[in-house]
Amino acid sequence: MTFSERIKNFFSRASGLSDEFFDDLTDLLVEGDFGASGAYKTADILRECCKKEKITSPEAARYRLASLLEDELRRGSLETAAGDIAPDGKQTVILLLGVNGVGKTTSAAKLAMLYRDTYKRRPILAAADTFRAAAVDQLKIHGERLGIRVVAHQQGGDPAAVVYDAVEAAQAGGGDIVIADTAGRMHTKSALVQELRKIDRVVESKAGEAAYIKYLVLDATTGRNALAQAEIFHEAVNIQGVILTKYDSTAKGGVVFSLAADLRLPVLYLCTGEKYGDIHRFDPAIFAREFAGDEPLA
Ligand SMILES: Nc1nc2c(ncn2[C@@H]2O[C@H](COP(=O)(O)OP(=O)(O)OP(=O)(O)O)[C@@H](O)[C@H]2O)c(=O)[nH]1
Ligand SMILES: [Mg+2]
Repeated sequence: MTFSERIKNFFSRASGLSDEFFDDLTDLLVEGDFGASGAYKTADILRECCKKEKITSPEAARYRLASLLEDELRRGSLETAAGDIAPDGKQTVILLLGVNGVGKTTSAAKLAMLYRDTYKRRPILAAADTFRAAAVDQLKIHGERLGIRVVAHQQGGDPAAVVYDAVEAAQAGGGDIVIADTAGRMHTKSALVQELRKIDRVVESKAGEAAYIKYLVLDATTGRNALAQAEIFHEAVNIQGVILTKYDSTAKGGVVFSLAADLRLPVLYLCTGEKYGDIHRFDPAIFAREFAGDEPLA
């Protein structure tokens, strides 16, 4: 059973909006990766809304929950709406960051295809994971399959220099959007912060007039751990948005609301599989409704 189905069952089995009902809802939201304080707060706000708006049926409360959650997501995204790609064809540099294995390289390829085919942009991929042995080849293979240029250096080289070259290639007329894959790093804090800040400084100065955006890639199956990762990366280099991957697996999704509520970080893309086309623009209304138990709309 998916988490969304569990929420739906919970509401449809409830006989009324008692104190016990809201306690049980809190427990369920904790299981859904909301975190204890987020779950408590959400259930409490819902209780207040139901009282004020004279909502008495569990089914009506479920719809109210969906709209509360949607509002929360919208608040998160409004403040950082500037983090989205410039729609007017302005030169853009995107850095994909994240811990090991979350799906950075795959997401770089998916984004490149999406920007080219749907947004009619001209992407260049930058192989700035110079750390792992096979990383450059992995990105080159994606580039070949998609027919998208990949700028790469030798393994062991300086990642910032790779992005520098890719931006140079774009500025020389080779493209209008650079998507840089970076090495997976464990979030053992100080080393990460040092290294990230260095890449960030170099890319920021090279980007010049171009829009410069950092997306954090998070694996939805890691639950609350994803929030801890986001805190550290955001503190280190100020992220504009999140790409949430592996949402096709057993993901519960509550962490999306915590990202919005606690860090004001919007999820901008949801990835739901290993194929290039398995990336979707995040829609707060659809996500909130599905989370609260509505049938997928797609
Ligand atoms: N099911 C599923 N698998 C995914 C998704 N995104 C990525 N993967 C898989 O996750 C694995 C890791 O993906 P990568 O793109 O190599 O991850 P990475 O973050 O670049 O990994 P490192 O470079 O080693 O840090 C691969 O097997 C991908 O196919 C997704 O949305 N759904
Ligand atoms: Mg990688």
